[in-house]
Amino acid sequence: MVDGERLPGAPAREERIVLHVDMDCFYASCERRREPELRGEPVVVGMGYEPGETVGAVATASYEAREYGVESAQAIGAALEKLPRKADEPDNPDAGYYRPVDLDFYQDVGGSVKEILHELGDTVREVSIDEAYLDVTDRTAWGVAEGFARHVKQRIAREVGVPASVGVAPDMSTAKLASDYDKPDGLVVVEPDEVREFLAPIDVADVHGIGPVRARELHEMGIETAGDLASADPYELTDKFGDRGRDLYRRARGEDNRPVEPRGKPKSLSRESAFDGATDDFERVREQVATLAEAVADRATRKDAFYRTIGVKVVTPPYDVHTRAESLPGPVDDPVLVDDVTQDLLGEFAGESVRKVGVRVSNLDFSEREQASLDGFEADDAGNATPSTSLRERRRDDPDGGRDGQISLDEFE
Ligand code: TTP
Ligand code: MG
Repeated sequence: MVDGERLPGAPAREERIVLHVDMDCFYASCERRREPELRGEPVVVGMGYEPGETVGAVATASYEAREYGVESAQAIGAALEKLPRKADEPDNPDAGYYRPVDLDFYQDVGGSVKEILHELGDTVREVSIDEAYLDVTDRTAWGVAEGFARHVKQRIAREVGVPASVGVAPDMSTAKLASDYDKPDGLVVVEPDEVREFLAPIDVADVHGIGPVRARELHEMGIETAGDLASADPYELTDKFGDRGRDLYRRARGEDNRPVEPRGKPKSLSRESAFDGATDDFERVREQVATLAEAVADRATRKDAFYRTIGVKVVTPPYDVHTRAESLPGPVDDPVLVDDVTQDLLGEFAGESVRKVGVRVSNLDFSEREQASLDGFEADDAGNATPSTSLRERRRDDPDGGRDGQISLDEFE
């Protein structure tokens, strides 16, 4: 609504601007990033397609592979029937490329996307490995939101090399439907006065929060589209579905008031940075890790987080993700220790070519500072708790104690 349309004296409507990002055929796009020959080809990412294997499912399929009827969660045998492997039938123009799931790699790519999103949104709610909501009310305005959304897509494409679809709307539910509306490489902006019209023809089964069972029940009530739902009797919906019914009714009317809230306490804090290409200069790698260690320790201090595990991530060409971590005997807030441990862990990679490094602290503890310092830590002469010193000593006694070795990457986001 433009200012001129406002009634004299009426307060400005506080319309939020919510942006939803969902990466296109995400795992397949990640595979294309490290194997550019796969661009434009049918690509299936999944398990169980090698000879001799029988069980497995499709995680995702590129849009070219979807044309053959291959889709997420399909049994791998069914996918192979629709789209044989290029490896088996090199001359068949209707064959596709199958690749195994490499979650560490996808998580790494997803983490880089999320870093950009955190720079671009006032608040960000991460939903999954490839999906997030951003509140961008203070970053853009209706009328220029399309340019802003294009900028988001371009930054992801340029800096991470994977395609995203973006939807913009005044609420989360409509923004999600908008990002899905024109996939892949979609960009759909639904302005406040267009919401009802945009939602009207959408199948209720596509509305967030309506699963197949509830969709069937709604169909039985004669409610097929979001438009039908928006003009249904809200009391009947509440009778049938309880509070949920009212929420869905509101969503169908574009009245989803949920704020874009970040998820609760993080499980870990991390920072990472890529070198331009790969570097053989290990001194540079060490310095970069020292900088990241300081930044992560600083972030933990500001968030009042103690950590029990300190880790590094090292990505070597072509795209091998290595993680190493060390667990401490107790939670600490100790920048010097973060520096010590990360440099120590990094030593293993001396002499290797490195594309990217990351530092993470995890096993976070947000209990009161005071309490944590009384928790078995010694006090110095002045009566201050000195957890770091005592832990550093204990660590020196048993340098390998608590080493995790290879750890899961799922917290490295
Ligand atoms: P989605 O965003 O649902 O799918 P997608 O990104 O592959 O495709 P779209 O363009 O339609 O968004 O899921 C993200 C990733 O999660 C997907 O690339 C693979 C993984 N996944 C599975 O492993 N199994 C599944 O059943 C689904 C739906 C997704
Ligand atoms: Mg996706």
